[in-house]
Amino acid sequence: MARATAGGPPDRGPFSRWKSPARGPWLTSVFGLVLLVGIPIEFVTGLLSYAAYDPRLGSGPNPDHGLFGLYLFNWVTSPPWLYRVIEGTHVTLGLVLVPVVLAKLWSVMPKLFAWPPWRSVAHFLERLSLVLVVGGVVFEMVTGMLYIDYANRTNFYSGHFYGAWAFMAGFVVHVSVKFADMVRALRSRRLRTELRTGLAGTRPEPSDGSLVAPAPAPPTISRRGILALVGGTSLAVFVLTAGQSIGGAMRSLALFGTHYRSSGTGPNDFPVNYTAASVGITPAATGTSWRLVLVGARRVSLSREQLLALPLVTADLPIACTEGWSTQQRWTGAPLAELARLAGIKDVRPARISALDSHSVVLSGTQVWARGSMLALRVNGADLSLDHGFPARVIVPSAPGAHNLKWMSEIVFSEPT
Ligand SMILES: Nc1nc2c(c(=O)[nH]1)N[C@H]1C(S)=C(S)[C@@H](COP(=O)(O)O)O[C@H]1N2
Ligand SMILES: [Mo]
Repeated sequence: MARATAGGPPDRGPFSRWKSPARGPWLTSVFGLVLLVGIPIEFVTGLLSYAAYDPRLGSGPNPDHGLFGLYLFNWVTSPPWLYRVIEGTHVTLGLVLVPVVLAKLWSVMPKLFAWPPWRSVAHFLERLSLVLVVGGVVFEMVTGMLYIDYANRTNFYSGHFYGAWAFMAGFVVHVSVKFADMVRALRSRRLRTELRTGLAGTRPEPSDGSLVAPAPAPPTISRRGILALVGGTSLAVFVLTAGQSIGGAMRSLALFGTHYRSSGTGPNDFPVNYTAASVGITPAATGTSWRLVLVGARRVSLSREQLLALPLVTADLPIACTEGWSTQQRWTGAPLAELARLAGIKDVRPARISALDSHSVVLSGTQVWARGSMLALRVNGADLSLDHGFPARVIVPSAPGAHNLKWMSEIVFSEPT
């Protein structure tokens, strides 16, 4: 039973505390439109990034996918910058959207707590999709941000993947239900007028029985102020992160990724994620006794001098980590296809590559034979430094950084059948 307080507004229950006069369908729809564009980009780049690990090769972080793996395909090796752009976009845009998501949630707060929770079957389904949308977006933001700093080596990858599918299910229902409302609300006010309206002119939108406060308080911020706050925060996030993927002068502004900032001198002065010391690689293990072992139709063991005597190639290729950062350098080394031939392999086959720190991944046949795929021995005209993978490091065009193994020890080409 609603009570009327003498001389004051009617008491609308515990949720009458949402009093901002700026809250309303128009503001919610502005944030909604940004997310309607941004979230599908996140979904597509995320799925592509996942495909890049090529789970069918039976290695890497991907579990068995069941139905969710249907779309997975053999990852491409060209153009060489493709993975870098996909992952840089996914991580940067994901972070830039966080303030927009928070603002959108703030703007619909009264609805999230609306009581009774359902009035009809349709209303109940709509609210059920909200659980997926709100729970899903929060889950994706949290697992995404934890994964960016996966130096802590916890695997949030599967959760982020399956969470994305659950979130998108809710997202599709939510967009279908709300799209017409969004368009109507966006048409109800002009952006240009709002951007000219200061605090004094800020009035509530006409009551819509849900978002607009029944008893609005005097404004403490204009709609223009809220848009500037959210847009400014997103811009700040962009400036503080994009440099880790774009590089150049912007890299020094990328405060969110200090652990891979730099790493060496001269030609070797570019970012390092894992230093030799951090994974227990000593100069002794990589000294003159080091050999690269190739296993194929025959077994071959090569010293660094013997590798340097092979016909070498030089290519500008990026290292692009799943964390979002990337860097392009000029690598020189022995083509992986040439090493396959040395091991007596004549056709396109996958290979398992292993490193001294016992890291190991599988490359597809396409990746082994791709133009530019190499066992790099030099970078920017100098020998690789220990931190960059001396004596030899694998570089594969358009592959995730995790495939670019450093301190290589062995390549096993699958046996001829
Ligand atoms: N041997 C070895 N190689 C490795 C790794 C590793 O831990 N050990 N990390 C990989 C990952 S996840 C990335 S993103 C790149 C990063 O290269 P960097 O450490 O030189 O920056 O190296 C890859 N190569
Ligand atoms: Mo990585």
